[in-house]
Amino acid sequence: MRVQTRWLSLILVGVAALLLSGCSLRPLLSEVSVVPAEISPNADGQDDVTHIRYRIGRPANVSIYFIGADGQKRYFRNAQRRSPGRYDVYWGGVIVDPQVREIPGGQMLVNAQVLPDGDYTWVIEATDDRGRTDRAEGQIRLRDADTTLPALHNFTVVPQDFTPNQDSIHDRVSITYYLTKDAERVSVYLVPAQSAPDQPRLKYPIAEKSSSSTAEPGKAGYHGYDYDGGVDLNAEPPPDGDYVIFAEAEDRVGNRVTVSSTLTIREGGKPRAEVTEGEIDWQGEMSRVVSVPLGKSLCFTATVQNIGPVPIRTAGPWPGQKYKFSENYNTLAAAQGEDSWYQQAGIFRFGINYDTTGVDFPYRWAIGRPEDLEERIIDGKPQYYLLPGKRGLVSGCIEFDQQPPVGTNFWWGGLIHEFVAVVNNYIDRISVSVGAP
Ligand SMILES: [Ca+2]
Ligand SMILES: [Ca+2]
Repeated sequence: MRVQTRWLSLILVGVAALLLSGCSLRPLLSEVSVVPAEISPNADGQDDVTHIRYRIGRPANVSIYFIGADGQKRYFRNAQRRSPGRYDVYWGGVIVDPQVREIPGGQMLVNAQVLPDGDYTWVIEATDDRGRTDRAEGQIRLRDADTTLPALHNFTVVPQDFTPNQDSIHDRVSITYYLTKDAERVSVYLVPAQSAPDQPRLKYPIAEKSSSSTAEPGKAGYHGYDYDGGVDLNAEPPPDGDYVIFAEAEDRVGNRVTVSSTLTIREGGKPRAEVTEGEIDWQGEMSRVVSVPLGKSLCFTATVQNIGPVPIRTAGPWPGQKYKFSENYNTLAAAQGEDSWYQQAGIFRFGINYDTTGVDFPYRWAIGRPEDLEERIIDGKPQYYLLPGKRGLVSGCIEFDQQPPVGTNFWWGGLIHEFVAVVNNYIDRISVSVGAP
């Protein structure tokens, strides 16, 4: 009886030991298979991939690589953390081995590429937290492998100083490249050049504008993008700062490349201005009527304020300019040889309009005097800006050198964002009666 008890306790101890060590008895790497052992990675639907299966017995870092005739390891997975369990993954010949190549127009990063035809040894390796490694290996053959890269040649970004603020100067970025092979996916995006380590790097995707491309999206050929920062669709552009602009192409077999350039965004945003209090100080106004003898002038002053986040571009004629009733900003520009007085896309001007006019807002002035504005030389030409928060004083006169057409009654002011919109119309409307001198 005593003997039996002794034996029983020994057996129990043995079972306990087995249970305790159960974890380490389970193999680190097991149930490995790579089938089929010959593939043709060319996206024709026939034997394009092999199926890799394995089982991990305890937490480990797993690598999967391939060794060709030159003896080099080419990684598909490099020391990736895996918890215990069964894994299966398809492999279509692609290895991740980033390399920089010289190409027309600069450099290209090859992120991933299909291995060339040949016989390879596949290796699956698992290393646990105590540094113990298990490995399995076998042979695989690649034939008819499509190793051609969807290269992005001559990646060009113009201008690289981008001010998306609808002043028509550097408001749009042209992005172009030549894609050498049909791709499954091409993406172009901005990423801030710097970001705080604890913050995710924001990606700003840029859509292709097909009218400036000669090939369908993703097809081999010349591609163009016309980027406005989203301002034309009333979106806020990415915040001011330095960015890296990436273009990434991947083909159907998994060959993947990236090219990059830089872009600086400054003074981005929607311009906004208003006529202070919506009020025009019409000279001689009584109960919303101004009487002017023929040959005399209708005069006014008003204040324009920049209430937006970005500088606002303007152009002459300067405040104080007198127009004859029979003139307009076009005839004045022609008479004085001032090309900047014609309509210019993106500038703001203050205008005066009346109800029988042929030219909308025929009388226009800069939204401030030179001393209210900042002069900047851009691309060799002087440009004038009302800075955020600043006010510009506008004044002018219209001399009645002739009687306005019958039926002319109402006159009013407006703020015009040329080729964009009349941002403020029907300001401080009055009746003007032009009488005998
Ligand atoms: Ca195939
Ligand atoms: Ca601009």
